[in-house]
Amino acid sequence: MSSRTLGQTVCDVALQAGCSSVGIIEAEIMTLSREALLNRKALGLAGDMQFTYRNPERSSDPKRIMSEARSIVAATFAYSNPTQARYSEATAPGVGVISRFARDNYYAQLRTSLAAVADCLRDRGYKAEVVVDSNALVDREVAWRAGLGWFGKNSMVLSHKDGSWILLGSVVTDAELPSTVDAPAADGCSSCTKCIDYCPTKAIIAPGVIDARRCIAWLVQSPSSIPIEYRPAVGTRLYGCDECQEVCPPSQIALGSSTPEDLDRSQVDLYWILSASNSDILANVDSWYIPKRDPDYVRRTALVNLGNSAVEEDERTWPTIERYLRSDNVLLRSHAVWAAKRLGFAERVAEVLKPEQLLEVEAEMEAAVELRSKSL
Ligand code: B12
Repeated sequence: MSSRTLGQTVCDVALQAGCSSVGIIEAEIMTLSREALLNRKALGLAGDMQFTYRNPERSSDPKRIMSEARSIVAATFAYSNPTQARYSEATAPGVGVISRFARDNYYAQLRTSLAAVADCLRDRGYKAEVVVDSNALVDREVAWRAGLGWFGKNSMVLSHKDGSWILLGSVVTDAELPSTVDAPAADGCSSCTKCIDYCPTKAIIAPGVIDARRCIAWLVQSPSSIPIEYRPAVGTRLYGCDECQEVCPPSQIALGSSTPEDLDRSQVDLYWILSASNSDILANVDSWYIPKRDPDYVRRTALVNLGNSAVEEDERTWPTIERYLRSDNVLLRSHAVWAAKRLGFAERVAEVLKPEQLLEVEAEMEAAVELRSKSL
């Protein structure tokens, strides 16, 4: 089989297996990302994130995945299901919202599609590695080079058909396949700056540049305290943040105008999260990134969500918060103090906590009281 025919065959396999678009590029160093990762790390914009920031030289070089790599088959997987609820719609107090990309295990679906491509190459005697959302390769530059989308100001890769509602992955192979790219995808942002203007924490500090220390998507999955100044903006977002995509005109068009129906996969009862066992939480959020797989980080975010959305009259609210005020885990205790104060339980907090515990969480209490007088 000629390399042209093989290239066409793997593209056909990817599309038949469920990918929404596919392209082939040479396995070169991803110079744009290497430079951006090094610069942003030096400027502190990565915060304490690891991922591709841990070793930018490695994550930008496909030959570190396979020394004989010659080509990369890049693909997108669309998840713009219009029947899902709009991101920011929590339908009731005490409900946490899940970002669109996490409402199903779309990453697993993409991996399965790309495994078919890898099998096709291996059957013909080539080496092939599936790479999806790992620390080994910067997926966006691969997709952009393959002409599958343009770089938006929100730093997402967007396609003209599916907006930014696409996950990205690739197959690195030693097969020499002809490039499918004639020209990069045309820019679709033009002069629009909605993502920059509407980011709740102003985390997009320049077109295409995210300050992860402020990005809600990172804050809700970080292995630390959620900074007090951003807790109101976190709102009811339990996992991920879609705001810079929901306000993006090409991404809105991709969603269409159907009435949202599918609330089950987009929302979680916060009282359930805050009363469930470790194993029940982990079983329900199997595909989420959770530091050290420790469900206390999910509970921490849920306490902030509760503080932002619960009503003090709900008879479940105070007992839930009280339980966490008595927690041995200072991270949970301090987030519970913040939620309690925000919901008007200031006096009860002082009754539950010992004086030394009150001192420990003084800053949280002051900040929450200040916020309550400003915004409730
Ligand atoms: C670390 C990471 C994060 C971090 C940091 C994100 C970031 N922007 O750096 C956090 C946790 C915050 C995050 C959040 C999200 N992530 Co994420 N994340 C990653 C990961 C693991 C590495 C990304 C990376 O290396 N970033 C480093 C910087 C250097 O890359 P960059 O931001 O793309 O920078 C480029 C642009 O700045 C561009 N550029 C340079 N100059 C200029 C100038 C202009 C004018 C423009 C427009 C662009 C531009 O070139 C740079 C280099 O490529 C990838 C998976 C992977 N292995 O690649 C997924 C990935 C990027 N994430 C993804 C998703 C889905 C998300 C979320 C939407 C999830 C959610 N709903 O909460 C949010 C989106 C937030 C956002 N606007 O970026 C998808 C993105 C798909 C897409 N269509 O782009 C990826 C590719 C995973 C995947 N395999 O599908 N993520």
